[in-house]
Amino acid sequence: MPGTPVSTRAIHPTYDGLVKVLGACPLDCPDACSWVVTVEDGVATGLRGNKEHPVTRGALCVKVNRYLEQVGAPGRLRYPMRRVGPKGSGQFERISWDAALDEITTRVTGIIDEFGGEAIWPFHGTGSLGYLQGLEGFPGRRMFNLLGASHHAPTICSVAGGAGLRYTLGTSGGMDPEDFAQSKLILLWGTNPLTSGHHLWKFVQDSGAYLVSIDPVRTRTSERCDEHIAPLPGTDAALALGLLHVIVSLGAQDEQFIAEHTEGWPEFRDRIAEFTPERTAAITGVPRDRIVALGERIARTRPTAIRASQGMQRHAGGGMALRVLACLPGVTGDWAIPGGGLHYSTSGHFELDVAALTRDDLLPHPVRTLSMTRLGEALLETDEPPVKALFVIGANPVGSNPDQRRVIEGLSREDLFTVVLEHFDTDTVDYADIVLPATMQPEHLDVLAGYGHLYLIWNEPAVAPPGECLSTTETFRRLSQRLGLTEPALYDSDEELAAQLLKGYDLDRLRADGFLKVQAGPVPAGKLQFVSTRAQSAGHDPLPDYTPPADSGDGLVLISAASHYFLNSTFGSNPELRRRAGESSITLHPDDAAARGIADGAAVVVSNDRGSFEAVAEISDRVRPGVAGTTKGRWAKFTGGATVNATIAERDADYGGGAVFHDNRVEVRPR
Ligand SMILES: Nc1nc2c(c(=O)[nH]1)N[C@H]1C(S)=C(S)[C@@H](COP(=O)(O)OP(=O)(O)OC[C@H]3O[C@@H](n4cnc5c(=O)[nH]c(N)nc54)[C@H](O)[C@@H]3O)O[C@H]1N2
Ligand SMILES: Nc1nc2c(c(=O)[nH]1)N[C@H]1C(S)=C(S)[C@@H](COP(=O)(O)OP(=O)(O)OC[C@H]3O[C@@H](n4cnc5c(=O)[nH]c(N)nc54)[C@H](O)[C@@H]3O)O[C@H]1N2
Ligand code: SF4
Ligand SMILES: [Mo]
Repeated sequence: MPGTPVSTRAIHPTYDGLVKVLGACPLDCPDACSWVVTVEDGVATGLRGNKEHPVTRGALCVKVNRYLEQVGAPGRLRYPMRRVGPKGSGQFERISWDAALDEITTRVTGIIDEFGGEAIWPFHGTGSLGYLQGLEGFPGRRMFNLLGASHHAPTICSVAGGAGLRYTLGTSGGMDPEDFAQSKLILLWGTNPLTSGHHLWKFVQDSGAYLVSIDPVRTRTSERCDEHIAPLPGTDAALALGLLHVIVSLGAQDEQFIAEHTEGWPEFRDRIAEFTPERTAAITGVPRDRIVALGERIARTRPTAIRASQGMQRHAGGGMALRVLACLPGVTGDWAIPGGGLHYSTSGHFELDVAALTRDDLLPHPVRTLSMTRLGEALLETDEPPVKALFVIGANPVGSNPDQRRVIEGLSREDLFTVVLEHFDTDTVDYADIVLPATMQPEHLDVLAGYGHLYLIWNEPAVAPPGECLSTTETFRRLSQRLGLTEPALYDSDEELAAQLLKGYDLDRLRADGFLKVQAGPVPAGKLQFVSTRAQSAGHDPLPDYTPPADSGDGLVLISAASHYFLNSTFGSNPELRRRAGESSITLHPDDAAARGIADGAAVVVSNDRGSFEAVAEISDRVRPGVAGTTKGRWAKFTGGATVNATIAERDADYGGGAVFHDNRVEVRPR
C-alpha cells in the first residue's frame, strides 16, 4: 500500500502493495521455522520459509508447505458446538459463544462445589508449542490456578531423555546444532532428521563428516549415511557402553578433560569394562566386529557429534540411554571441542520467564499433578477426587496417547464433562461435550523457541480468524470473565504476556526481525557426573547401566515412528497428505513375514493383550528381524476405529513418567 509507513514491527508493507508478515511454525518439531505470510487485501495468499533465518533458510517442509490449505480447509471448525448424540458419535449442533461459556461455567462451578477444583484437568498437548497459545506456556493456567485445578505434566514426548541428560550434565541443553557443520564424525542415534526435523541436514552435509545412523529401522536418514547399524530396540545404553569399552581399551579417553570436568571416572571405568564387545553384541544384536570398528572410529575422530532425539527414549530405559550417551563425549573430551558433544533438545538454553506466565502463586493451595501419558488410568481409576472436567487444549489423546481403548473408555464416561479447543474434528472431538474453535497460527500472536536451534521466533498475527474462532488466550480471558473472576492477571493482553515472558530479551528486536539467537549456556553445567549424585537423589542408580526393555517375551517389537506426512496426528485429515502417506501399513522383515505366512500387500491384524489395529503388510529388510515398523499419526475414524496406539502400554519410562511408544511387543497375522 503506497503511503503506508514502513513498520519497525513484524509487518512489512511492500512497494507492490502487499504486506509481508513474519511468523513461526507452531508445530511440535525441533526446527521451529521462521516464515513469511504474504497478505493481499486482508487475505493470506502465500506462506514461505524465511530466507533470512540461518536454520530455516527459506525452506519449510512437505507438511507445512501446504499450511494455508490447512488454515482454509473446509473441515476447519469455525463455531462453538454442543454435543447432541452419544459420546463418540461426533454429532454436534452449532451454538453461540455465550451459550458455550454459560454451559462451561455452570458445569465447572457445579463440579468445583461437589468435588473441589482438582477434579478439573487442563490437558495440554503439543498441537502448538507456542508460549502464549500452546504447550510451552500452558494458556489458561492462571485461571485454572485460581480454581485450584490439577496441574498437567506434559510427559508424552521427551521427559525421560531430558532427565537422563540433566543427571549427567546438569543441563539438557547440549550442542548448538549449527556446530554440526564442524564435526568430523556424526552419530545419528535413534533419530530420523530427514523426516522429523530436516533443517539439521544442511549442517550435517556442510561438515563432510562420516555419518553413522544407529536405528533398528533403515530410515530415509539411514539411507543417506555412510554406515547403518541396527541394534535391537531399547539396547542403546549397552551399545554405548560397548563402544566406550573399545575406546578405553585403546587408551583414547581424554584424561585431562576427565580430570578437570567429570566426577566418578574410576567407578564408571569399571562399569565400561563389563561391556565387552561380545557381551554388547549379545544384548544389542549388532555384530561384534561392527561394534569394534565403530569404537575404533570414534576413538580416532575428533570432534565426534551425536544427534539423539526423542524416538530412542520411548523405552523402559530411555532416560538411562540418554544418560549413557551423554557420558560418551565426556570420555572422549568432545564436550570441549566445537563440533563435538551431543544434541538432544536445545530447550534448556532459553531463559524465558514461564513462571511469570503460569502464575502458580495464584493457587489457593498445593494441587496434584496428573501425567499426560496416564490419561486412561486417571479417567478410569483415579479418586480423591475423580477427574470430572477435562479441558483438552491442543491435544488429540484418542489418536496420540497410549492405550487407546482405555482412553476411549475414559472419555466415554457419561459423568465426565469434556471441553475440546480445536481446529478440526479429531477423534477426540467426537467425545467432547463442548467444542470451541481455535485460531491457527496466522491468526494470533505468539512466541516460539526451537528445540533444534537457538532462536526465539516471533509470530505476528497476519489475518483475521475465520468464523468465530478465538485464540486460546482470548478464550480463557472470556471464560474467566464468565466465571466472575476478578484477578487482574487473568486479563493481561497477549502483548503484555509476551513482555512478561521475554523479560531478559530484546522484544522489539525480536519483533522487528522475526527471530533472535540466544546464547547457549555451558555444557556440561558444572562437572559431568559419570556417577550421578543428581540421579541418586532422585532415587535412581548413581552409576550408569543398561536397562532392558519392559515389554519382553514373544512377538515383534513394533516401532511407531514419525510419519513423513503427518505431525503426530496433526494433518491426519488433510486429503493430499493422507494420499501421499498411503494406507496404514506395517513393515515386516522377510523372515518374520514368512514365519507368519504373510505376503507383501496382505491385510493383517496387529495385536497384543491391550488391543489391535488393522494394516497392510509391507515386506522389506528396512526393518531388522524381530522388529516391525509403522508410523504414528493416523486417525482412528479413518482406519477402522483403532490405530497403533491401541497396542501401546500406558507404562512409565524410567525417568519423569515418560511414554514407552517403541517398547511394544505385538503379534501380526493375516486378516
Ligand atoms: N514428519 C514428522 N516430523 C515430526 C513428527 C512427526 O510426527 N512427523 N513428530 C515430532 C515430534 S512430536 C517429535 S518428539 C520428534 C521426534 O523425532 P524423532 O526422535 O526422530 O522420532 P521417532 O521417529 O519417534 O524416532 C526416531 C527414530 O528412532 C528409532 N528408534 C526407535 N526406538 C529406537 C531404539 O531403541 N534405539 C535406536 N537407536 N533407535 C530407535 C526409530 O526407528 C526412528 O527412526 O519429531 C517431530 N517431528
Ligand atoms: N504410537 C505413537 N504415538 C505417539 C508417539 C509415537 O512415537 N508413537 N509420539 C508421541 C509424541 S512424541 C507426542 S509429542 C504426542 C503428541 O500428541 P498430541 O499432543 O495429542 O498431538 P497431536 O496428536 O498432534 O494433536 C494436537 C492437536 O492440537 C490441535 N491444535 C494445534 N494447534 C492448536 C492451537 O493453537 N489451539 C488448539 N486449541 N488446538 C491446536 C491440532 O489440530 C491437533 O488435533 O504423540 C505421541 N504419540
Ligand atoms: S514442521 Fe518443522 S520443518 Fe516443517 S515448517 Fe514446521 S518447524 Fe519447519
Ligand atoms: Mo513429541
